[in-house]
Amino acid sequence: MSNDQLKLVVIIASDSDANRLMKALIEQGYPATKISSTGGFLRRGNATILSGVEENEVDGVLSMVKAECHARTEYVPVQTLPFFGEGASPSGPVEVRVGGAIVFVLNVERFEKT
Ligand code: 2BA
Repeated sequence: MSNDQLKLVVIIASDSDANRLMKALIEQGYPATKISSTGGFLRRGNATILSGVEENEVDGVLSMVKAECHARTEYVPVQTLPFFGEGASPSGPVEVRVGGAIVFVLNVERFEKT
C-alpha cells in the first residue's frame, strides 16, 4: 500500500451484515478490521469495519457493502428509545431503518506500518 491516495473506508453495519461483509472483503483480498460498536439511537450492538485501501479500490469496497448490507424497516417499542419520557413522545411502535450501512470515506494523511 503506497501513501499516495490512501483512503480509509469506515462502514457501520448490523452485526449479521458485518460478519458477511468481513468474510467477503477478506476473500476478495481487501484488508479489514471489525470493531464492536453501539448505535446511539437504538442502543443496539452494531459493527464498525475499517478498510484502508487505494483510491481506485474504494468503489470495489462500496459495491461489496451494497451487496451484503440490505436496509429494512423494523418497528421498535417507543419505550426502548432514548427520547421516551422527554416531553412529547409518539405512542406505539416506531418505524426505524435497520440493516443497510453507513459509509464514510476519509483521506489518509499518513500510513505507517512498524
Ligand atoms: P443508531 O444510532 O442506533 O440508529 C439506528 C437507526 O435509527 C438509524 O439507521 C436511523 O434509521 C434511525 N435513527 C437514528 N437516529 C434517529 C432519530 N434521531 N430519529 C429517528 N430515527 C433515527 P442508520 O441511519 O442506518 O444508522 C445506523 C447506525 O449507523 C446508527 O445506529 C449509528 O450507529 C451509525 N450512524 C448513522 N449515522 C451516523 C453518523 N452521521 N455518524 C456516526 N454514526 C452514524
